[in-house]
Amino acid sequence: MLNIAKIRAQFPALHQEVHGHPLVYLDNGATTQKPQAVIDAIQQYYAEQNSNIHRGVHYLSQLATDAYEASRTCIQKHLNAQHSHEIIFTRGITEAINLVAHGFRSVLKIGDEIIVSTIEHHSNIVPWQMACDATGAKLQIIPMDENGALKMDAFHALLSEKTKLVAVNHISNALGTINPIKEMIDAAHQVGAAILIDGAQAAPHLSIDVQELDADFYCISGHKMYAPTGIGALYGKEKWLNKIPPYQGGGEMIATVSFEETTYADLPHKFEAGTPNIAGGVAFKTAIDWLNEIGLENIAQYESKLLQYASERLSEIDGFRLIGNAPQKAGVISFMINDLHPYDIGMILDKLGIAVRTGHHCAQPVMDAFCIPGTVRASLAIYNTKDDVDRLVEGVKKAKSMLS
Ligand code: 7TS
Repeated sequence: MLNIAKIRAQFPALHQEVHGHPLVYLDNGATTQKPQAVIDAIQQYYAEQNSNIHRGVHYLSQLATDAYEASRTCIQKHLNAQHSHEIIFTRGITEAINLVAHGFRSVLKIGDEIIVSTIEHHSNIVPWQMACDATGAKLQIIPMDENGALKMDAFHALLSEKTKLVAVNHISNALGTINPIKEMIDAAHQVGAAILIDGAQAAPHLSIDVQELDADFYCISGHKMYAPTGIGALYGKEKWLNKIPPYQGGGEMIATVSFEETTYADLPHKFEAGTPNIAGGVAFKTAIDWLNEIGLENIAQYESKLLQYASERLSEIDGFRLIGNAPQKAGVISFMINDLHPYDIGMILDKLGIAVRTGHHCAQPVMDAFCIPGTVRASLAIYNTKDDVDRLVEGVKKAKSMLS
């Protein structure tokens, strides 16, 4: 049994009042709060190790390089990648997807196809639209059913020898749908296509094994898994990372530079131009170690029970409409209350100290498919409790009576 009170105690940000009420933080899909260990890691890095990496002969530079590279190895092990040079540090998911989409411009030609789904975050749509615009490739869209699950028959029908890449999320941030990514990876490979998985919402809740999945690319964002903002990672199979060109040019990504010819560094440095977020990288390891100490199996089990409790309690409210009810769901509850505007509900919840997100959640095509302007979204993390859910339910009831 997890001791949630003990876990909560490690998060200073949770222990504050907002508008005169103890904070209830249910916006974890946007970003999680940080445990003291992660905050300490950042502080310690700047106090004791701060230096630039991969270039200095001096002591501090070596310390910083070792700490940063230890984080890469930690991520490699965490995702069970075969090689540490298959882990590229990025600013987050958005940069990871842009890196791959930019690289694929050298692979794509007119008539080729990229497949994404209706339930993607904009960061897994727009970079592919840009790649299609640049190359003449065509974007194909997997539709969803009325529960927010992908229509797998339609997906299989879209796949052909024209498909060069499939890009889908593991878990939808707007609906909580868990996609059958193993089936999708195998199907993409059968037609010779590569596949990228956006793991933004999965990595904080599930354990991931990229070799078992056989994913070509898998992206994670530190700030959604208790690490700082501005740091994330792209896993890419060595063969793909060798095939696609660098994303940004500059220092540290080169082997030699002259005005006649520049050659690029080996993996992973080929994709890591400039000075990175070193402190963020170091603290990313602290966050992953912290997660693994609790255990992702335990986290998934606890959050699944809390999701069930929250869904049941919210359904008691007259006019409650759950948006996204796929058979496989993670800790996201997106909802409407009658025709009340989600933003108005969110504003009242905020005045009661309850943090949720409202709107389209950077997934406008999902909202269009449901013909709604947006939802109120409560997204869970390991520190949330039944008490948080009860406060949310009371808050929504109050908002409803004030707005109706
Ligand atoms: N993909 C998914 C599935 C996401 O949920 C998000 C962020 C991103 C990509 C982008 O990640 P970033 O780290 O590069 O910003 N999702 C959300 C959200 O649901 N609310 O705020 C940000």
